[in-house]
Amino acid sequence: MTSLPIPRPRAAVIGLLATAAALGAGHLVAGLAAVPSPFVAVGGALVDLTPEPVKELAIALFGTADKLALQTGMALVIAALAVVAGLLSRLRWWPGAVVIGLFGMAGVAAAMSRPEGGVLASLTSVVVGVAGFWWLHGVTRPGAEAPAEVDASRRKFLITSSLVVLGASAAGIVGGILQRGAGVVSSRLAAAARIPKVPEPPVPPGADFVASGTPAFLTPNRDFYRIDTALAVPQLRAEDWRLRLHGMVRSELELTYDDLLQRRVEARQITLTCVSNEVGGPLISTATFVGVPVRDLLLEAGVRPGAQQLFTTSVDGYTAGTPLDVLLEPDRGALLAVGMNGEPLPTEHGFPVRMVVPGLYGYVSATKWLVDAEVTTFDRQHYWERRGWARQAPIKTESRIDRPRPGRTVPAGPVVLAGIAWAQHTGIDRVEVRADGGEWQPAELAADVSRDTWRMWRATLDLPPGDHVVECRATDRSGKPQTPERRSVIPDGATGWHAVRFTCTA
Ligand SMILES: Nc1nc2c(c(=O)[nH]1)N[C@H]1C(S)=C(S)[C@@H](COP(=O)(O)O)O[C@H]1N2
Ligand SMILES: [Mo]
Repeated sequence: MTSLPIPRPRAAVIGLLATAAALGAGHLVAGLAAVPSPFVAVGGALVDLTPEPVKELAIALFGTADKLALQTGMALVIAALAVVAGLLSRLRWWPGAVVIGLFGMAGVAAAMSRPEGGVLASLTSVVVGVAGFWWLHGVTRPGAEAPAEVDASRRKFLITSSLVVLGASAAGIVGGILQRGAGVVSSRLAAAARIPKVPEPPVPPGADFVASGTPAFLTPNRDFYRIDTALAVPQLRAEDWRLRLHGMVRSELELTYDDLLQRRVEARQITLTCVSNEVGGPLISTATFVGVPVRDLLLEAGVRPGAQQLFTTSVDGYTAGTPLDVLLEPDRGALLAVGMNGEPLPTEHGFPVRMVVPGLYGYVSATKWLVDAEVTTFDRQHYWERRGWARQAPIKTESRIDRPRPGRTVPAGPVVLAGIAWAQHTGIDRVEVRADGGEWQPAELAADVSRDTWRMWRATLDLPPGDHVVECRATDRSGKPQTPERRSVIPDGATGWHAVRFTCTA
């Protein structure tokens, strides 16, 4: 029996099927072992390896959908490689198997570089991918068939492929369920009852101008911006959580969730801001956080002389470094937070425990899924510092116009402008607006809540028909005006006046 080359479409499908089986099996093993699936491990490694300018570009292009974009890109690359593997093996099984094997080993290497593990799951993927490819190749390969046998061979191929697709999907789905059901949902429910009820500072009426177009003063958890390097949200149960506070301290602390909650718990409104927020950008939100003052824990452990930063590490290996002089200020209000807007932290926002520090950008202070805190010197570089961002990053005084939206058309005459201003831990003293480079006019400020939160503003300008550009600028309570100098986000936050262009009709 002489062998014919496998028809191209069928060869491509064999590559895709073997790859699907590999990913499904990897996902199943990952679910059983409660580690990230190979796909997520590769994505995580890519995120960490991506050069800074490319990451910037991705955030600029896709915003908070950057993870979805990366995953789609990865899926396309994997599919393309699978097709190539299939096409290389129209005569012999091994060239395609080698491609799949090599690519799989890259996945194993990625998993080895991840703090959450997942090596066994990706090895499973490699074995299933290569063996599956070899098997599919043998089963579906046509011989020198008589015309009557061609139909039978096609039928056999269809049945085999459907079975593989079903099996791979089932494995993937079961793996996904196992991973989600790792008990975090019930752990969060139980945590709700364990978090002490403490009085929340009231939000006075008139703290926002929602009717004029500002966001609500408190951001609902589902709308709170989310920025992190985690492709799959880390799943950590409160029952399994431990925090080690160690390094340059007199007595090391090791705390369970209940140990933490036995300390003094307080509630504070804090506006979090991302250093990657461009002028006018959306990466800012406010919540009521409930947690234990970081200062209390530092005093309990006893910071030794010469220490400079608290170096915090998340369960997925992310790190941040926060200056100790800030954390030890008596009225800074930094928290190890467990609650957010009346519920336990959502998993996306760091359940069971994260840090929040009023006045500092998130990347140097707001470690989510926090598991380790080391008192140390500035010699140790944190995640983003190693990638070219500033070691220290106080939030810059800024303001944003939320209404009118850019490019809109509104009737000429009195036009309502509304927006937000922020200068966390200093507070906002004044906001001014102007149209078309004219005189600055004072805006009306919403009720003051605290110096750690944003301040809403609104103003009415009388505008004739035509195109207009409006700008806003804030002044903080130390009397420092927001700088007009236009700077982008790297290395320590964007500056400049937000300008919005729109049209008035007669
Ligand atoms: N574990 C972990 N924590 C993290 C990050 C991260 O990538 N991983 N990103 C930080 C950054 S850059 C910001 S701006 C805030 C965002 O917090 P949020 O997603 O709850 O808004 O989390 C910080 N904490
Ligand atoms: Mo950030």
